[in-house]
Amino acid sequence: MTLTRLQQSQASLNYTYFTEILPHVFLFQMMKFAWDNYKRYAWGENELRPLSRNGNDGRTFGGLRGASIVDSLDTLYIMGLGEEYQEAKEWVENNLNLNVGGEASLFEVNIRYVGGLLSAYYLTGEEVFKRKVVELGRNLLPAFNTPTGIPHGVVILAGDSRRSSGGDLGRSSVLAEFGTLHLEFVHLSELTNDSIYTEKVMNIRKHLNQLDKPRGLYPNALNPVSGNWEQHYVSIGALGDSFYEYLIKSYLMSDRTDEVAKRMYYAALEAIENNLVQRSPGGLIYVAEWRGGILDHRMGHLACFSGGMIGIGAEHGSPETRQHQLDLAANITHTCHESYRRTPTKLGPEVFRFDDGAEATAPRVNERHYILRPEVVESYMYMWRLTHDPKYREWGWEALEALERHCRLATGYSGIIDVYGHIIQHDNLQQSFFLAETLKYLYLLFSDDDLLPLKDWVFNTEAHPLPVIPRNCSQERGHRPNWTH
Ligand code: DMJ
Repeated sequence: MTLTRLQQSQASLNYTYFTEILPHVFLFQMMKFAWDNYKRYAWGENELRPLSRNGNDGRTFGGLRGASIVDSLDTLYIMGLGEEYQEAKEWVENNLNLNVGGEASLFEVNIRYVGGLLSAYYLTGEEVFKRKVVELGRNLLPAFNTPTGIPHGVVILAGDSRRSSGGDLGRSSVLAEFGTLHLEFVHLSELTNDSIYTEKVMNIRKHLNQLDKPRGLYPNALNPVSGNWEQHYVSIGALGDSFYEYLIKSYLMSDRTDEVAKRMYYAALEAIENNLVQRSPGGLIYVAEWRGGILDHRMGHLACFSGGMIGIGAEHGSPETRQHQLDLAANITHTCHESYRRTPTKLGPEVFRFDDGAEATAPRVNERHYILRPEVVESYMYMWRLTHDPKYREWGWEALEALERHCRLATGYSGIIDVYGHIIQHDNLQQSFFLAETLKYLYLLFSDDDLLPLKDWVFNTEAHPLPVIPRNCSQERGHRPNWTH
């Protein structure tokens, strides 16, 4: 080998060391640390409360336990935390009881438990995950027993009294909740060879498609009895977000055959662009919220997933809009990065504003928290894969450092109360999505593109990878592509 060749290979080794190997070592130990502390103080509970060193059960999961375990299965597996993955699998096998009696959020159970079990099955082929997810899926069906088939937000999972929470007849169903079932339910039909799951979500799709939409926008709340919109609030953040994400991902997961999802996605994006996308006086592009025609110049941390979503959608729309959508995705991701960069902690607030002189900052005290959310690093990951612009890895590294500095306690990770505070106060919760999403997206940001290639896998809204269903392989039900090449 010549000296130049040797120097070149040394340089490329150094490059790989700093941009992939070192971040992977950090993320591996971060995941292990989060897991070990959960195991030590909150094993079997839904989430770890690191300051009080106990578990958080919450009521969202209706008595289901172990949310952090189910949410972590795929991350542990992908990162090669073999022993921890085995512990998680054994817990699911022996302790995940699906016959529980409380009121569960259909959305949360679907994205975390159904999504987590499905991806664990597709990655590992272990039958236990399939058995559990099929049983759970069946338990969710009563939620759809409404006059319109638009599900209630809440379902009672238990034994004979299984039903949807009928007490809320007048209560609205939320767009981001009933609109975030499609990917998992289509896979449930694939696994069971029973079309009922697909029928349920196709019915939602059909209903939404034929409804009148104000200026082409989808309001956040719908009455499951009358089937009409309840109000005209529109947001690509809280209450709306993952509905849009599931339209484009349904198209991609169908191996680009689901033309209705595709049409609905691009029409919704056009309406969002025409009505919600704004440029701040300082030149930042953001997606405002809409309250019956009046713009609220705020953007939630949740809405920052949209950089990645618009990015992955860009190449499948018309060729004339491709570059424009890629630029929009990059601009939104840049704005979300600014919301982090403009704080002393380098972590972003829950809501940032563009009014009264604010520019991607959070003037209101009650909007300044950071609860370990993934959406900003999620967009970095997608934008890295789409562009290979090194700034996305740099930004991801900044977020990783900030997490280590401000959110790591001796007993696990915690959200913080004020990203602008100089004295850090913690919220005492290690959210399960931190293990499912934030750490996984960071890990993928620093991985080769052939780890879970985007052409073969789509991530559900909780970052659980689900395989693309090949268009001409209807006989290959429940197929599992390689997750690494
Ligand atoms: C996650 O549970 C999912 O990403 C969901 O779509 C939105 N909220 C959290 C993370 O912030």
